[in-house]
Formats: sequence, C-alpha cells, structure tokens
Amino acid sequence: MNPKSRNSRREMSKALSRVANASVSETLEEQKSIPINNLYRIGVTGAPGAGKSTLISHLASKRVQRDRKIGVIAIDPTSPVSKGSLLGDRIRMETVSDNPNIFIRSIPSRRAHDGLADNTADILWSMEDKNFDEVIVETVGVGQAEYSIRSLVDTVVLVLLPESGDAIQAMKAGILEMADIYVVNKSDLPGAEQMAGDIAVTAARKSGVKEEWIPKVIQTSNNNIDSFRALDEAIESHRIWRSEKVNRDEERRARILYQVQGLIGRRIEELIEVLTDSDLDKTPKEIYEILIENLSKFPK
Ligand SMILES: Nc1nc2c(ncn2[C@@H]2O[C@H](COP(=O)(O)OP(=O)(O)OP(=O)(O)O)[C@@H](O)[C@H]2O)c(=O)[nH]1
Ligand SMILES: [Mg+2]
Repeated sequence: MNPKSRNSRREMSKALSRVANASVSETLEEQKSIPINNLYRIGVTGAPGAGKSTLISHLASKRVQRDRKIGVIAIDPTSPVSKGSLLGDRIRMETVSDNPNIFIRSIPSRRAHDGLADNTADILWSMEDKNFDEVIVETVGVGQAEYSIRSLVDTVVLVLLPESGDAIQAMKAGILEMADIYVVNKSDLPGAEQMAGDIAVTAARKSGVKEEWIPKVIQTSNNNIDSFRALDEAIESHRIWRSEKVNRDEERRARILYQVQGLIGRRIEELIEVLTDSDLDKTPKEIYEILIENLSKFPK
C-alpha cells in the first residue's frame, strides 16, 4: 500500500479501524506470521498537557525530511462515563496532517489504564506490513509510574515540563532508568536550563556501564522550531546505537510475550462480559472453572 495516494490513506484508515475494533478471535486470525519488527518505533510519553502532541507534529515533520514514511498513533483517553473516546481534542497535528508521508490516527485507550490501549501491540503489529518506515506512539498523559510503552517501542522519549517538579518525581520513581531521551519541553518557560542540567547529571551517573546508552537530554519549545532538530538527531543516534547493540531475537520474544498476554487478558474480559446472572450466583471456584473452560475452547 502506498501512503502517498489519497485512496490508500483511506484504505489504511479502514485497515487500522478493523484491527482497532477486532475481537480477540478476529485479531488472532490476522496474525498468521511471526512478527518481522522492521518498523522503527518511537514512543512519546509524559504528563497530561506536557506538549506531547505539539512535539510529535514537529518531530514528524523532521523525520519525513529523512525520506521516511511516518505513522503516528495517538492513544486517546476513553471517557469512563461515555466509553467514547475524546478524539480530536488532543491532537494538535493539523500542520502535518496534510503531508502525504505522514499518517495520523487516534486510537481509544479502552480498558487499559497504563497510557496505552489494550490492543496497541496488535495495532503496531498490523502496521509492520503497511509500508511505513517509522511509527510514533503518543501515550495518554499518565502518572509517570506507568511505563508499559517501554515494552513496545525502540526509543522512549519522556516529555517533562520545567518547574513542574517532574524531574524530582521522575528521579524518585526510577524513571530516569527507563527513557532513552528526556525532553524538557516548553523551554520558553523559566527553569528549563537548570532542570535539563540536573537530569543530565543524574542520567549520566546512572548509566555508568560501558557500552550502555547514555540518555540524552534535549530542550524544546514550540516557539523555536529549530529546537526539534536536536530531538530528531538524538533519536537518530539512539536508532543507530540500537541497531548495533540490541539483540533483536530477545526483543522480538519479549514483545510477542507482551502481545499474547494482552490477548489473553482481553479474551478473559470478553468471557467475563458474557457471564450470566446464574453463572455469577455460583462460588468463585465454579466461576473460575467456567471461565477457564471457556478459555480453553478458544480458538476453535
Ligand atoms: N509555552 C509553551 N506552551 C506549549 C508548548 N508546546 C505546547 N504548548 C501548549 O501546551 C498545551 C498542551 O499541548 P499538547 O501538545 O496538547 O500536550 P499533550 O501532552 O499532547 O496533551 P495531552 O495529550 O492532553 O496529554 C497546549 O495549549 C499547547 O499550545 C511550548 O513549547 N511552550
Ligand atoms: Mg496529546
């Protein structure tokens, strides 16, 4: 599929909707080959309002200049009341949405509470054969302790705000060991320089092991478009570093395990939804056995 034509964009959109709305059984039917993992995956995470979407629009326009086709998957919080997704409100990517080599799609987070959607792994899997070179995933703005994105992407970018106490919290939560690139965003606000310095010192100290990646710290601002070039370059160095250092087989196994755990979790949810009142009038052990029996019947 060539994302350049308008028609194929529509088809891509349809294909992704199909995966996004698929039952577990339908999803498994689609997944008949071992994942190839050719798509370079960038995850962008950080607190609500940190400027993730704005940053991604700048980043995507830098990445396409490297002659790559970019997919953007923005996970949108699903309102617990309406079960609908607050689509559109969070996406500040109008400036790049017309670029034929950038494809943007929102995905509702549904049942998940970890900043991803419960089918993110399947959606990324389905993007592998759609002629993209890279995908950028925006997580829901979560508390910083949530770090599931690490399991699914190659490069994790954590977006922080100056003077928000984010840096101190991040250090406490051990998050400085988990991101590859730290962005002090909105660096037009006071305190950015100081914060970037503090993080850089801590990050360098933590990755004392030789050959290990030393996380980069970048300051960006929407008011200074040029600042996103440094982010693009930091991502590129991490991509190259990984291509030499990371064991791809191990990584593929870890990802497929994560994906299958997600599928089993979703399947159990599906089975719970169809339990009847008379099932629920039984003992926990009996209900457990009903669930396990139904789980074992699947797939036919
Ligand atoms: N001062 C300043 N404001 C910014 C900057 N970047 C984004 N903003 C503003 O910050 C607000 C949030 O931006 P978004 O890009 O929607 O942030 P987000 O992290 O995607 O937000 P959620 O997806 O809702 O968690 C908007 O009002 C932006 O205009 C920046 O560099 N400096
Ligand atoms: Mg956003």
